[in-house]
Amino acid sequence: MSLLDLAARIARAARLTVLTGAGVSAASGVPTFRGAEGLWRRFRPEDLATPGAFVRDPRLVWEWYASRRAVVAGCHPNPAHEVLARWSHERGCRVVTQNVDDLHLRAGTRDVIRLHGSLWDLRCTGAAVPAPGTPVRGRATRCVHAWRDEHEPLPLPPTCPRCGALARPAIVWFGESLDEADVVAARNAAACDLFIAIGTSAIVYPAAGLLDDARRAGAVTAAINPEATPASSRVDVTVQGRAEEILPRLDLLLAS
Ligand code: BJW
Repeated sequence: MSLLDLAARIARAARLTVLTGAGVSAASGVPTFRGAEGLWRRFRPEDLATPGAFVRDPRLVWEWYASRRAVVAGCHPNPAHEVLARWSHERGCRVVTQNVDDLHLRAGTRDVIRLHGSLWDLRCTGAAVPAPGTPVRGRATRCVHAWRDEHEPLPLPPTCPRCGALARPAIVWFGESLDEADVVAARNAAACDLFIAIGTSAIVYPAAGLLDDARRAGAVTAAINPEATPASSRVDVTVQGRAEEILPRLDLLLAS
């Protein structure tokens, strides 16, 4: 199928959903995870992106996240984010992202479903510590405080402003469950007419399974990526190319 045919499908789709991955932010200067320049070439996920890693060495994990926050703070949305933001308003396009940067939001995308959390969100890991003089009745309740902190730099490791316990990034690490409400919202969005996976290696589940959910719901499926991925053989349409080039070309075809 040509780009023109895909543009025609987009024009006809009453329900259009995209799943984005790190490749969409690559042109903004945010490193991807896999591939020649990917983060997982330089860092081991089991040392930095698992609950066990955080228990073993919270400072090391926080230093890694602080350095990534600093990189993303200096990045800007690229033409791929901008086109998707416009489609979210003009075409009701649902954007489901695995990205923990905030570039879809900064581009103005409506109702982004963020499956893996955000670099700017934190949550408490601890048990609530009662204020001095407060009688403790029964078992201590767990502190569930969650907050956004967009300031650079953070004190490392940061602590909960409510109870003083260690804070963690509100990011979904390997072996952790995704937020149930986000998964439900993403599966609902996958029940669409056209589902396009953009800039994702499509190997991390459950996000990668959304393609199959979409297929089962009767959607036409497509992938936009400069490389072949496990999604390539599972979709109806593969477009080989960079998101920041292909999406503006599709957008131009839609306008003509
Ligand atoms: C461009 C481009 C350009 C470049 N334009 N494109 C079944 C089998 C085995 C294991 C599992 C399984 N099901 C689940 C699991 C476990 C695991 C998993 O999927 N592992 C796989 C690796 C096999 N999943 C989980 O653990 C998930 N939780 C879960 O399943 O809970 C249930 C459970 C509970 C208890 C026990 C077991 C299960 C959670 C997954 C969380 C993923 N978290 C990460 C890290 C977050 C930390 C952080 O960011 O700091 O999220 S992993 C990392 O991968 C990150 C990403 O969001 C995610 C996806 O990566 P993405 O976005 O696809 O990026 P890349 O780098 O992989 O690909 C970039 C692509 O862009 C490439 O294809 C390029 O070609 C392309 N590209 N330039 C367009 N300009």
